[in-house]
Order: sequence, then C-alpha cells, then structure tokens
Amino acid sequence: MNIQVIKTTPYSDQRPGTAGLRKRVKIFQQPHYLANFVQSIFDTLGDVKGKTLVLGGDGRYFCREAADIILRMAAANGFGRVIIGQGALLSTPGSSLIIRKNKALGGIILTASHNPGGPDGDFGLKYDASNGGLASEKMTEAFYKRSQTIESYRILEAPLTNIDALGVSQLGNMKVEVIDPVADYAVLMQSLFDFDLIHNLFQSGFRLHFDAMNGVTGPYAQEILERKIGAPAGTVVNQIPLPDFGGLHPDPNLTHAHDLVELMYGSNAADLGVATDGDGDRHMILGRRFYVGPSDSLAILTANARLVPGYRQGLVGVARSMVTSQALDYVARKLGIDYYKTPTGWKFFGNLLDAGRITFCGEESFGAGSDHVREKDGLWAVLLWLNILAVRRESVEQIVRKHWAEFGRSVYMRHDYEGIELKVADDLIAALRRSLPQLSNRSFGRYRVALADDFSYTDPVDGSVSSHQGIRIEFADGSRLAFRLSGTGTTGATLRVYLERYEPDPARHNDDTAAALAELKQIANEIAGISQRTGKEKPDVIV
Ligand code: VG1
Ligand code: CO
Repeated sequence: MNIQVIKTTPYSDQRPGTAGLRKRVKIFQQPHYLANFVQSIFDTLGDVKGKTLVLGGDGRYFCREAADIILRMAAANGFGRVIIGQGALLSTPGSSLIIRKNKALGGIILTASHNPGGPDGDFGLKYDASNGGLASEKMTEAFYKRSQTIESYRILEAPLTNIDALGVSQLGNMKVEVIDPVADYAVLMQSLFDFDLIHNLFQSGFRLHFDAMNGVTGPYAQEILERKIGAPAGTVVNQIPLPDFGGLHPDPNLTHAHDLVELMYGSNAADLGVATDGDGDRHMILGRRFYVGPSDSLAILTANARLVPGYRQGLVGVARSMVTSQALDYVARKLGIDYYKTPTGWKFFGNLLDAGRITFCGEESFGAGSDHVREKDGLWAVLLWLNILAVRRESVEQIVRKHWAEFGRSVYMRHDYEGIELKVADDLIAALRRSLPQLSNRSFGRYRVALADDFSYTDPVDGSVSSHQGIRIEFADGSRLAFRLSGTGTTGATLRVYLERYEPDPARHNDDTAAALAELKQIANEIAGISQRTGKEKPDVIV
C-alpha cells in the first residue's frame, strides 16, 4: 500500500465555529476540502506516531465517505490505531467516553449536530482532545491557521475498509478497531443510575415517549431503555439513524420536534416525552402538556442530584453559559456550592470539569452534562430525569412547580432571528457594542440598566481570556437581556436574543411566558433596532 502526497491549495472558509467546522455537504464535497481540514488538524497535533484516534459520527449523509478518507489519512500520517464505531456511528457523548477510556490522543466526530442532513443538508467535523472534550479556542484557531497555508496532505492508497464488521483489521501500518458504539456507554450509565428502580417505575405503568429523531441516539436509547431497563418495546421511536434523518430536522425543540409536542399535548400523552438531536448531545424534556425549559431542567437536575446513585455524595460545583437562565444560580447558592458563568459552547466547561471544580454544567440550548464525559449528553439527562421521577413518584409538572415555589421562577426565552444578511447582523452587534456606554443607568419603563457590557471570560484554571462572548444588559431587578450571533449556522447569520425575568411570587408562576417577557422584548427591540435593521417583526424560532 502506497502513501500518496497530494498537492492542494487552501480554502479560506475553514475557521471552526462554536462546535467544529460546519458547512453544507456540497462544500465538504469540493475536491480536497475535507482532507485539507483533517491534515490541518493532524499537522497541529504534531507527533501522532503510534497514537490512537477515535472516529465516528451521527450517521448523516457523507459520514461513511468521510470516515474512509480519514482512516486512510490517519494511516498515512502514522497513527498506530483508529477506534471507529461500527458503521462510523458514535454519538458525541459516546465518542467522548471512548476517547477517555482508551487514553486516545483525541477523536474526530462527524456531525452537524441538530442541522438537517442529506445531500442538500449540512455536514460537520469537530475534534475532541485527549480529555474527550472539544478542542480549545487556541487549538481550533491553530487548525484554521494551518488550513490557510496548507500545500499538501498525506493519504494511503487502499481499498475501502470494512467498518461494518466488529473486530480489528490492518490498514497499512495502522490498526483499525471497529467497536460496538453502545456497549461501553451502557456500562457507564448503569454505574450512575439505579436501573432497577427505573424498571419498577415502568412496571407501575409509567410511560416514556423517546423520539430519537432518526439521529444517532436511537441505538443507545433502545439498548439501555428497552433492553437493559425493560421499558416497553416501542418506547423509543425514530430509532434508526438515517443519512437524511428521514427528512426530519433533528433539533429537539418545540418547533422541530412537532410530532412529539403534538403527542404530549394530546389526549394520549405519555408521562415523559423526550427528543434528542442528530449527534445525541441535546435533549428536550416534556411532561404531560407541560414543557420544561432547558435552563429549568438543569436547575432541577442539580437540586435533585443526590437522589441518584452516581451523585449521592453531592456536586462539587456547577456551571452554565452566561446566556443560560440564572435558575441554576439560585440552586447553587442554596446548596452552598460554587457556580461559574462561561461563554457559549461546551469547550469552556472542559477545564472546570478537568480541574474537579464542577460536576454538572449546561446551556439553554437543550444541553446538560456532568463530569462522566466531557461533552453534553442527551441520554444521560433523560436517565437522570427518569431516576429522579422513579424516586419522587411525582409528575414532571409537580416537580417543576415545587421547584419554582422553592427557588422562584426564572422566566426565560430565547428568540432566534435566522437568515439575516451577514453585514446586517455584524452592523447590529457593532452598533449595540458602541451604545453600551450610553446605556448604563438609563431606564426603560420600570427597568433600570445596572450593567451593560460585552461579556469577557477569564478561565479560572488556565487564565486564558475570551472576549466578545455576547452583549449583556442587566437591570437593577435582576432581569436581563443578552445578544449574540450564532457560531453554528451555515447560511447567513442568526441573531440570538436572550430574555429573562425573575418571578418569586408563586401566584404568578402560571403566567404566560411570552406575556411576562413582552416588555423586555420591546426593550430589546428598542435597544438593538432588530425589526428596523432586519425587517423581521418576530423571531423565526422561539426556545
Ligand atoms: C449553539 C448553542 C450552544 C451549543 C452549540 C453546539 O451554538 O447556542 O449552546 O453549545 O450550538 O451545540 P451557537 O453558536 O449557534 O449559539 V451542538 O448540539 O450543535 O454541538
Ligand atoms: Co448536538
């Protein structure tokens, strides 16, 4: 077998975003596009001789072709072993676990997460480091830099590797180990949760409706929930990973998981309804005719963690992204544990987890996780909810309402304005940034500005500084607004506006969320000139 050195020229658009490089499939299919980026990663990593790489993805269109190219490139670059999930499948949290367990140098995950797939959809690639967590900003910037000067890449000339049969084979001087994507993960989950107790919950007639949205979580959820725990067959639906997600948009929110939402608001609703995204790191929780916002879910899981075997000793600390609601902070203060505020993106939790400063962390974008891996984990969050429900034997709604009564309710919404022209979006943020000094101490109706800044984060572990991480405007009564542009979209720009108000009075916990935040929405529009600049009167997606 022959190592080829292929001449190439840089692509100017290979700067990774919030979670890796995400583009249209058609962009990835351009000659050498994928190979350029993969070689840029390998060059940045330095000495890869004899090292182990983990490889897998969410099964979307182009995953298998990409896996074959990466296998041959890994062999040509001197890796000693690639561990790949059968059929090139590995969920994002599953991949994080395999990297950690095998002390691999790192892993490549082939996914565009919750973005649609298929030939006209999106593809993506992210690198997780040896701790099983997303490459740091410093690393991804180095990948990008390298991609801008690349002149050639190395690839082995070889027939297609069989990635469907379990076992070890040889590719040049490199071993290819095809593993069951689910087995190790199932063992880890069993060590954290009380499967017998959850089994008893199902025995008592409790019904779960788990929509895997034809993403990669299906096989994991079926094995763990239906086979290991004994939930009735059919609990997990859309359970087969499909290259185009069966035409679904595998984004677990109220807009895109519409079948689940319809079912959970209908007359035959289950006790718990959940959906997960393409790569299995996001989840949405619904009770019977009751939606649990992700920020609330994180706070509730934190408040109840000690009910679950894996967290019985308590949590050392918690973290949330700045734009996530403050519901978590109220819980942390009561528990007397540290809490941190990070920029958006899981990579900022890695150091805190590695340093043992936090046990749980999460984001408003349907992500929660713990120190069991270094990525967010959808199925983990569902099992945690199930274990808590099995102990408390109350409905999802009862648990949330009691939580609000105890801690107050952080009324919260995220408004996404999608498909904005890049220049319009950049100008909006720039103008907002310029207006910050004039905002301090100004009043808008009953809201007086107490702080207006551009969020900057200093990592408490390594001291690295990340600036321009979102504009935040905090009001004297604890309400707030935040604005940032998405770093995961593939067409135009998406403006995310985050709105939050604290409501301590239980008599008002039933109030309609949109109504409770209507005034803040007005103020956001006034401060940022959203409708005037974008021409949009209302958001495209509300979370
Ligand atoms: C979004 C979310 C962020 C999340 C990221 C990756 O980023 O807001 O919280 O970490 O997606 O999640 P952005 O830059 O578009 O706001 V995933 O499941 O797409 O890997
Ligand atoms: Co995801």
